[in-house]
Amino acid sequence: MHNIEQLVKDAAAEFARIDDAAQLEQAKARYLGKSGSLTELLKALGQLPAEERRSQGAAINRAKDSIEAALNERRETLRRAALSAQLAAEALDVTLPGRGRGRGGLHPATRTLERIEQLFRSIGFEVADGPEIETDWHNFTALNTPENHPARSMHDTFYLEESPGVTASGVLLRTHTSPVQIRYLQSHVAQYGHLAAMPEIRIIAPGRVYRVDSDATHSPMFHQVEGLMVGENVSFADLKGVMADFLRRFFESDDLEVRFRPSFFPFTEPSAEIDVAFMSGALEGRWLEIAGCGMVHPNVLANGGIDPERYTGFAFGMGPDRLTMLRYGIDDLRLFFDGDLRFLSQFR
Ligand code: 2NL
Repeated sequence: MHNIEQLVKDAAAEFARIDDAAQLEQAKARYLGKSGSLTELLKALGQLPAEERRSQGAAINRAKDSIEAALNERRETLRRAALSAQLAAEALDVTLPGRGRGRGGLHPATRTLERIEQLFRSIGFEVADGPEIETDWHNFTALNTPENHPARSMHDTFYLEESPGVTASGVLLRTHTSPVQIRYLQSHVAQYGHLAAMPEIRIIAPGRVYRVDSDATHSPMFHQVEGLMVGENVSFADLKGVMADFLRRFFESDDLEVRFRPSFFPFTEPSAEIDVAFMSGALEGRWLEIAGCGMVHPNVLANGGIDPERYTGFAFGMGPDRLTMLRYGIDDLRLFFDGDLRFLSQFR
């Protein structure tokens, strides 16, 4: 009797110490298995006298039930512990806020172009565009550029090859957006030119242009915005008014100083550089060159199909990348091309 009760206590105590399911099954075998302690007692039953055999058998069966109960309880405890451990290890905090999707934004160079377009549209200018691969005639000849002008050299202009190694195609990457305006003049004349009253032309031509030039302040691809107004009685006074008004609105400053300084371009006569000076801020009082302009040369009007005896026009060209740097206080042009989000995300 005493022997059996001790066995049940030993089994319960041993099961309770075990933390591993496989070890628990091994411990079970030591009590209930083929040669387990309890099984040995059962085998010995046959040697006992009949009346003792009965009570001893019943005691062994109760002991077996107790051990099995203890075993099942421990199995259940270990199963729950394993489940809790797994749940803790694989826990997801479903209450964490989502990572979201970054809100993207326009490149500062694009924002400047859109701003320029908006300001000129507001005074009746249309936005024109054309090919970036141009003919020598549209890019240079039509613009009154002499055959020997340095801009035509292969050191300054990207020429396309007719066949590998042979640069005689007369096709190039446009060096300014003027050819867009030449093409516009020609198609406008084709539409209205022979009527008595040709509608006034007011366009700007923003876009990419290319020059053989690359250093801290020059990129081989950059942006340009040219503008053109042609009609009867278009004067230099109109040019001054349009540009001064545009620049003051662009920089949002009514007291911006604007000056026109005599200059030279083959495609305009007379020609001028436009300088601005801010009346406050870091650049206060310093004259900054911002654009070139002038009255369209009669040869250029004629190349566009316009009668220079009847019509006059003004034109201008500016670098919006420079305007972007001034407006946002950016000091290195290369930031425009790096694609660094620390820079770009400041313009959202
Ligand atoms: C500059 C100077 C200029 C023009 C561009 C132009 C276009 C036609 C006819 C006449 Cl179709 N002129 N464009 C005129 C004067 C100056 O650009 O410094 N650009 C950054």
